[in-house]
Amino acid sequence: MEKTFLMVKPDGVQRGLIGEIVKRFEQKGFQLIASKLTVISREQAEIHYAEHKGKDFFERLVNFITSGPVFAMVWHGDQVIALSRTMIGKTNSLEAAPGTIRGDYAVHTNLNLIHGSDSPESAQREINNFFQPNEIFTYSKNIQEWI
Ligand code: RTP
Ligand code: MG
Repeated sequence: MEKTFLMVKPDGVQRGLIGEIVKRFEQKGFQLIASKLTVISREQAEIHYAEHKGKDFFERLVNFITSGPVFAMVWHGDQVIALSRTMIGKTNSLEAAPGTIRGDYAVHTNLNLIHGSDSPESAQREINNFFQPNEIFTYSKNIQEWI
């Protein structure tokens, strides 16, 4: 089992797509174990996108991700890191396939709605950048008890 960090970016929050995005990961069978609506500080954004520091789009990226509330989440499940990247779709909006989140809802590469960790190392670093250990909950589901 793995954990990954997913985040609805400011454009996704503004467009009212939090529910649609959460729904897709729940229906896939993954488990939401932490979430919060938050505005990212510049320092936090620079840590989050440290791998892109120095690239020509870095400044624009940090300005965008700090421009309004984001919906940060931790999801748990088998192969959740790679599978959530597949569900999100390609970075380039022209390559994001229909059926993926970006393919279905994003027009521009810069406004691509959602972030997902790209490796186990990134996932751990990104989870630590957004959540305290006591904000993350592991729990077992027994649907029969609740219906
Ligand atoms: P993210 O980290 O935001 O989930 O996106 P990603 O893994 O699909 O893409 P990544 O390569 O990590 O790039 C981070 C964000 O930077 C913007 N970007 N612009 N050539 C460009 O103009 C360019 N390349 C990347 C995108 O908004 C991408 O989501
Ligand atoms: Mg990335």
